[in-house]
This record gives sequence, structure tokens and C-alpha cells, in this order.
Amino acid sequence: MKGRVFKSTGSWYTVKVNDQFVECRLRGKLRLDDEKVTNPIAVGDWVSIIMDNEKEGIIQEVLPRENYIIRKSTRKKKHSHRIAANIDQAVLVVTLVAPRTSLGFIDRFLVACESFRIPAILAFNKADLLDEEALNYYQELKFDYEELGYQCLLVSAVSNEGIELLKEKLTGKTTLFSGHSGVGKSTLLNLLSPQISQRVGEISDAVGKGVHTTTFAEMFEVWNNTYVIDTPGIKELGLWNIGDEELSHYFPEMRKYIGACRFHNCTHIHEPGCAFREAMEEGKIAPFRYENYLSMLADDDNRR
Ligand SMILES: Nc1nc2c(ncn2[C@@H]2O[C@H](COP(=O)(O)OP(=O)(O)OP(=O)(O)O)[C@@H](O)[C@H]2O)c(=O)[nH]1
Ligand SMILES: [Mg+2]
Ligand SMILES: [Zn+2]
Repeated sequence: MKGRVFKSTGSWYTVKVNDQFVECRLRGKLRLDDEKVTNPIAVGDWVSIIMDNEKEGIIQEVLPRENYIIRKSTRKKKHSHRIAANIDQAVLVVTLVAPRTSLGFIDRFLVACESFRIPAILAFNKADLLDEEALNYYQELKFDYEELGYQCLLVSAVSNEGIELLKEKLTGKTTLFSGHSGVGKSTLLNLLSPQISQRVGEISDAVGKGVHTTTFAEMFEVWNNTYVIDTPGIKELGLWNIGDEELSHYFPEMRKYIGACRFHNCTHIHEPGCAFREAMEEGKIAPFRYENYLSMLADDDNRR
């Protein structure tokens, strides 16, 4: 029987087969197939199962994936973690206040999406908390990011601003929701459908950060053919296996300057005749994007 993984807690997987949820374990051998990945099966995977007894099943194999998104494991060095599989797009939930998401984090996430060819949308949540200055800042960011092809939505789970538009973007697709802890991923998803009742956390007063309320990834069918995946908040996003040369390919605005530098081995940091820097000086590449590119380039540890 064929089914799709809706939830994974590590040792048990909830697989939807036809219209039923079946709790499954992994066939022993499957566990060892890919040693470098901490989780051999991710939410969104299609799998084939057999029933072990009346209620429980065993996952026999993973069916070929259309795509997936992986990050460096936070627990095991040299290992990666599959965040989700077979997704049409990712919504990165970010906030300008309570807590503030850094542009460095946003750009890292976008690079990861580019590298797996997954379209990304930025949802700026907690619009209800923004003053005029913050709203102006949002407009600037929206302008910059939309020019690169990343749609930006201003939403609020409190005032419902932007929720209808968000729903439109989700319809007919499987969407991964990601972002720091406390930005409101679960709160937003709870608004989408009465079937979703994810626990929602507090923001710690001491550090203004979330407290990691969601602890494992889970997929929900919100309406016909429309799936969303709630995930635990991520602190830092370690990129997986992206070499120096490759990195600029994942900055859409830099692609056209690849190969245009005076020196073929230009590092784009300080050489004369660097096409990237010239483009930045001419206003064709936003300075913050160039800086984030350089800091990712320098941060070897979080890229392999
Ligand atoms: N003011 C305001 N607060 C919000 C909004 N959305 C969520 N919150 C609050 O933010 C806090 C964290 O929300 P969660 O939905 O648990 O955040 P999360 O992103 O799922 O966090 P993790 O599960 O830890 O990754 C809760 O106290 C929510 O009530 C919003 O639009 N405006
Ligand atoms: Mg959550
Ligand atoms: Zn250069």
C-alpha cells in the first residue's frame, strides 16, 4: 500500500493510506540506507507500507522524491537533517519585532530554497505590532525581495491582516512553514482550518525569543489538495554542501555577473574589477545582500 508521511516523531511515523492514518515503524534495513542523514524519512514523503498487525504498519521503502529540503544537523556534525519532502513551496515566517528575524537568516533560508529549487515566499507576521517606522522598513524589504522574485506578505494572526491572501497562495499546494521559534507559524496555521489545533507558545520575556513549542514536523490537509507543514522553530540554518563557487548561483541578482569579474578566480571580496562589487556600487545588488553573501562565504562551517 502507498501512503504519505504526515508526522514523524523519530521512531513512529503517521502515514495516511487512502483515508486512514496508520502508525508505522521503519523496516530495520531502511534505517541504514543513508547514514549521513539523521532522519531517513521526512514529512511529505511517499512510502510503501505493509500492515504488521491490525493497527500498525511497517514502512518498506521510500518512493522517489520530487524534491526535498535539507539542512545541516544541529545534533550531529557531518550529518544532515531532511526538513520535508515533496513540497511545492516554502513560506518563511519572519517578524520585524518580537522577536526580530535577521536579514542574514532570511538570506540563508532563501539560499537553501534556491539550492533545492523550491520557490519561497516571505510572510512578515505580527503586522499588528508594527509602528510606522517598522512598516516603512517592511516596504523597503518588500521592494528588494520582490525584485529578486520572492513574494512578501504582511500578515497578522491577531488582526487577520493578509490571511486571505496567504490562503490563496497555499491553495492546491504542499507548503512548508519554517522560521525562528516564536514568529507565529503554528498560530497562523491554526487560523487556516478548524482541523489544526497546534500548541502555541509564549515569547520569553528575558530574551524576547520563542520557546520551541512545536517539537516535530507535522503535515495537515487544510482543504482539498492543500497541505501545510508546521515545523519546529530553527535557530540557525546550517546550509548543506554548498561550495564557494556555487554560492553565488543561489543569489538570483548575482547570477548574471558570474564570470564577469576581471580575474577568473575572483573571490568577490577585494579584487579590482569585481563585477559583483561594481554591481553593488551601482545599486544593482542591495548592499545587505552582498554583505550576507560575503558572510555566508566566510562561514565555511555552516555550509558543508
Ligand atoms: N501580536 C501578535 N502575536 C502573535 C502573532 N502570531 C503569533 N503571535 C504570538 O507569538 C507567540 C508564538 O507563537 P507560535 O505560533 O507558538 O510560534 P511558532 O513560530 O509556532 O514557534 P515554535 O513552535 O516554537 O517554532 C504566541 O504568543 C502567539 O500568540 C501575531 O500576528 N501578532
Ligand atoms: Mg509552533
Ligand atoms: Zn568578483
